[in-house]
Amino acid sequence: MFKNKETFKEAFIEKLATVHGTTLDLATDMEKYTALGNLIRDYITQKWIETNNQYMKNNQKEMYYFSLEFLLGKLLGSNLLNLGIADACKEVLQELDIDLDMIENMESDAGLGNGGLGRLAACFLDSLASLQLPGHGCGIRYKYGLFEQKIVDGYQVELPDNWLKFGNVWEIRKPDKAVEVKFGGNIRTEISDGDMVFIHENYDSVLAVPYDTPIVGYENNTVNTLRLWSAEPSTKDFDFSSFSRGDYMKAVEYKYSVEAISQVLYPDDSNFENKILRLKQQYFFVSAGLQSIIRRYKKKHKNFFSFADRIGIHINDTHPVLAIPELMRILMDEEGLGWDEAWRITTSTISYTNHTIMSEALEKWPVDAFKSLLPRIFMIINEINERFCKEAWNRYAGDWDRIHHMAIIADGYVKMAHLAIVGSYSINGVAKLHTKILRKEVMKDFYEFFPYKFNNKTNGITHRRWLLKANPSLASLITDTIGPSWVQHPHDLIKLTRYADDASVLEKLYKIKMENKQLLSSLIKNKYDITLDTASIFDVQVKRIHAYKRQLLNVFHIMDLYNRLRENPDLDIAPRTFIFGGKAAPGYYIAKLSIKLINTLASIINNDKTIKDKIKVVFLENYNVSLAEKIFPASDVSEQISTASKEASGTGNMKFMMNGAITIGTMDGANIEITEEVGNENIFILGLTSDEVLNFYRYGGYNAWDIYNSDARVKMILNQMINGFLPDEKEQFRNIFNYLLYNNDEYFVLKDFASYVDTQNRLEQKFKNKNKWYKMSANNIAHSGKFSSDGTIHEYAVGIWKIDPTHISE
Ligand code: 26V
Repeated sequence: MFKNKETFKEAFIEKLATVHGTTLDLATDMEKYTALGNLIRDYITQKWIETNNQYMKNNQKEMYYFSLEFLLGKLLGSNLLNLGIADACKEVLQELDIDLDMIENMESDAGLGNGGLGRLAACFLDSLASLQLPGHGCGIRYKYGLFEQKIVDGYQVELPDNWLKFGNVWEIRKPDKAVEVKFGGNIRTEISDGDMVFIHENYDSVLAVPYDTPIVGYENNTVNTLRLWSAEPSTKDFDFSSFSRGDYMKAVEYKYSVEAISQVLYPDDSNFENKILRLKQQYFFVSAGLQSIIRRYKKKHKNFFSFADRIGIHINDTHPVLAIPELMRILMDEEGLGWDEAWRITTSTISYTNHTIMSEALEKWPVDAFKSLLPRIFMIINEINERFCKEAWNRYAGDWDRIHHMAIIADGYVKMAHLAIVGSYSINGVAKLHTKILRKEVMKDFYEFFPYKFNNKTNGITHRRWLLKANPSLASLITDTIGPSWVQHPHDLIKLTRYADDASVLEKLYKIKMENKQLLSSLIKNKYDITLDTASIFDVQVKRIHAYKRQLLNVFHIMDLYNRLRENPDLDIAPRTFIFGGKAAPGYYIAKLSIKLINTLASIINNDKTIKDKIKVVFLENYNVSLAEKIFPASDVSEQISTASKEASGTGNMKFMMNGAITIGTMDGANIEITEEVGNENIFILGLTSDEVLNFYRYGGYNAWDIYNSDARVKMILNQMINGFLPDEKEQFRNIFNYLLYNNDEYFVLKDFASYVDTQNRLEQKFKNKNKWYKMSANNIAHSGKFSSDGTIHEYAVGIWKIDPTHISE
């Protein structure tokens, strides 16, 4: 197909005809996109089949990454890049007068994730395939991804994300591989041949239909699989023709209740809510995924002795933790193994990553609802719990409190994190500090009990999407400067440190940053009609809107700067552009109010002629993967200012750094490791440490009012929330005043304010010296190799999964 330009053109034109019944001159951009997508998918398919055949033949261990979220973004660009045909394709299309970038834009983002956790899963898939590792994804094919955010009158409004509206060229539906998933009903026990057997009766049956998406490795022939499950009415229970006219409405109702399971991604990643549909989603994809894995395993193996040597299942947070009891169920009830054997296999197959210490995000399901939705699974968890508590009793006889704390079922709830810890062989945190807090605080008792299970795997990001693809001019400069080895070996980026004093390299770095800032400014001008000064500091905070991430701290710095400028319009400051982006959970009042506050400030500041355009504020609507790819390359400053201890890792911090932005941040999550890499002179650190924060939580001693009363700037800003300074008909901003002062500022926004402002001032002085600034920038890029997800995945592969690379021949 890609032998030469002419065959490619012919194939493309043929696709336009066969897929859309159209010609080059008549085709719409969307038709051109789907034709190209189809063509590329055909090309991938050869490698895909070959990869599957070789995995099957080789008999080596394969791993499956189970995740309720995969935040992939667009795939055309990254597939072309990984196939090594991006440039060729661009040229050919140019000859046909087609702009590849424009075609790429026609694709919808696959936004099947909330934020960091879902994007991490997507980066991991890219790295698995690029390292030639046999590792696949398993999740849900949501009909609607994370909501689309519109800003109306400054407020966030949520619209459904109908990403499949124009179809999806990358997926292949596999109806013949569908499996049945059972909900509800009751369990009858029987003795058969002297053994107790469990018979599930009166259940509701749901059909799980897989859709497979190829995951293309970087220039290596490996094509792994992301299998996403869709819920459909089971033909066994549902046969429209057999419904009499009177049952028609019931039939339709049933159909919708089944389809609801894979209808939509839950949009709140910060607060656990007892929504039974979410539990259904979890069991649905876990059961379907395990059934298909076992079916494949049985094609090659007669028994389960070597199951754990051939299959690894990794659970992304506790969302897929039902894999533990479900694997037990299949091994015992369907495959006839005894408890001990099934338990040995299960606990050597499953590994678990924790992604948050926020207690409100911990999943716990009420026993009653759980039992009626998943009666057999509940029985198994109950047994796991009893056996575990017995073991704990043997060790801590008499210490009821401790055992009560550790129990999987307690106080009327099933505690999913406890199940994950007890039923897996590895538990990891996602950055050094996060793992330390898990060991010493959040999971202290469990760490004492199973110290050997705990380990750290610091997160990473794929440098292919976030540098090579998102920032092609920077990638070229790097290659021109240090050679191309960094693409395969991102640690080689370190060679750039040799050029951190090379004026000509720094000048080029500066030019590239200015070009990227110009591109983003044009986008902003077109969409919002706001004119930006590309010479100003692009100071950017993009991430989910959450109190612990402290967008409010950023806002208060802006207000303080604005207050200073109003007092003295001639104040000599480096001009700044403050850019925000991010979605708030639809029911999260303070987060949504923060968005309104940012937009209110933006309209005041951007229209205030007296400050002579020295500061601008922009809130970018609908932050998603594609927008992120435009923002990171254009950023000077990366805002990573979570309350220390709260951000498990952060991964946006790594994307900024890799694109030459300088971090201003707290000693939290992976910021600590970024500091270790770049050194204190290449990062701006502020605020309380995690120990200080944890001590305040433990012993008290912080009073938000003290700061309000002692820091005139803070008093002024908070008063501006209530004194009419901000247009606020409904007096909503008073709730921010109240939230901070009457709830004693749970995330220490006021406490860290002075330190933040000081640090911003230091940063500004550095920015004024272009040479020093771009030296820092070069050093950040040079040290970002450590945060490539290739390194992270290598560590998972060697340290947890024990999987080996397989070379796929052509
Ligand atoms: C939690 C919940 C809880 C209730 C219902 C829906 C839902 C959906 C997602 C989550 C996950 C919350 C945890 C999370 O996203 N953690 C983030 O993981 C990133 C990757 O490890 C890490 O970089 C971020 O610091 C961490 O906040």
